[in-house]
Amino acid sequence: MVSDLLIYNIGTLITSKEIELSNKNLMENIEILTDAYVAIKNGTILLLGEGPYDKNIIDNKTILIDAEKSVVTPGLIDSHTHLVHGGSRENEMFLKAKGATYMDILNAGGGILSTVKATKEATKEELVEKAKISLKKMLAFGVTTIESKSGYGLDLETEIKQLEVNKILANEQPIDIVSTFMGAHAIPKEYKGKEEDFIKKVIKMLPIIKDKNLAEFCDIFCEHGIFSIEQSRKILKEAKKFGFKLKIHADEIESIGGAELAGELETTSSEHLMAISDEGIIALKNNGVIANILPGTSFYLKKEYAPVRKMIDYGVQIALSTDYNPGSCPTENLQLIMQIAALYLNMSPIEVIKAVTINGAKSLNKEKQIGSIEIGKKADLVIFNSKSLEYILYHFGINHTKMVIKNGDIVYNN
Ligand code: IZC
Ligand code: ZN
Repeated sequence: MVSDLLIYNIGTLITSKEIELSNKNLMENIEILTDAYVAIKNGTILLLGEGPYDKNIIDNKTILIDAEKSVVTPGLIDSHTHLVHGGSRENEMFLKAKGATYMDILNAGGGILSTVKATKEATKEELVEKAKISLKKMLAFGVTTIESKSGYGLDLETEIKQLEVNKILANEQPIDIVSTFMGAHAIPKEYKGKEEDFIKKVIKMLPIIKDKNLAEFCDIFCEHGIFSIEQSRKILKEAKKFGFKLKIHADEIESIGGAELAGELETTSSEHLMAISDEGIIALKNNGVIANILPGTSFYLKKEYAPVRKMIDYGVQIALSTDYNPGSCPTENLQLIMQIAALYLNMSPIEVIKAVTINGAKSLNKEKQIGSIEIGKKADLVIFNSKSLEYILYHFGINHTKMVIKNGDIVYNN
């Protein structure tokens, strides 16, 4: 068969296909080819390999791309973002510099609640336009799929508005968007002291969101002072009944057993985990829960980092994401997150790339379609401006992307 597009002269092709290695580190078990090519047909991967390609897979219509010996990876996956929101919170940065904590600001009615106000005030069109600007930046950093949560409405109307924005965006730009309902992101001011009423309200939203087909996942902010373990269990169990797959913001600030709950409910992923306990690590491992680590948040809040080396030693699979949001991590730059992970989490280059490709796909339950360069999978790829993966992690804060291919089309060309 003849390809539509062929990338040749690839120095290092990190396919992210999981393979058997004698090395026991199951965060490094991915295939890496050298002097390679990838052929694409109808938006999917047709063929790949090392050495010269068979001339029968091209004709005079095939688009030929010379990778000039550089690194090529699957399209990057940012599997945890709060993309759709109104406003920004630069004021908090300077309150924090004077000693206020993230929780102090939230308890005073700021933080998430100030973004809730701005999101309620914004029209759907305004939210679409603002999110599009962020998606354009993400694409430039090599991101081809993201997850996007609601949770800045805390009422049915605004939660639906946010999730409808995800749907509109999916048709107006190249990045694929996986939607998550996160009505349990904070307790609205008017429900202080009446938390159980708010939980009932969130549970009532679940079937409506599902009927409208607005979200695949349900997530919750399980944290001391936000939603307790009991409350989180209640909401997530209901969500599962209505057919949602589950995620949980767990042990971000305090260790309250969020990761243990993730294990108990067999959530697809568990997010943050800076304060995870040893029992929590075992619960993730034993139940196949992906640890979705967001080191940009540790960096930005000047908090400790999740104990990733320990998790990897226990055999937990790690994903890395931006957590892009206006409060605790205002950046769309997944490459920066990869660099922080290499520097502060002491992850190896291969572990980092696995965490933003096939493991990002697993944390979205999409590993059969995306996350690796394998025959039949979506042709989502990044060609970097670098001949080594190490260099991409070392030269930080800049964009190393040369070209992004999404569903077989060139969607970014630097
Ligand atoms: O707006 O602060 N942690 N939710 C849980 C966030 C951070 C987003 C925000
Ligand atoms: Zn988050």
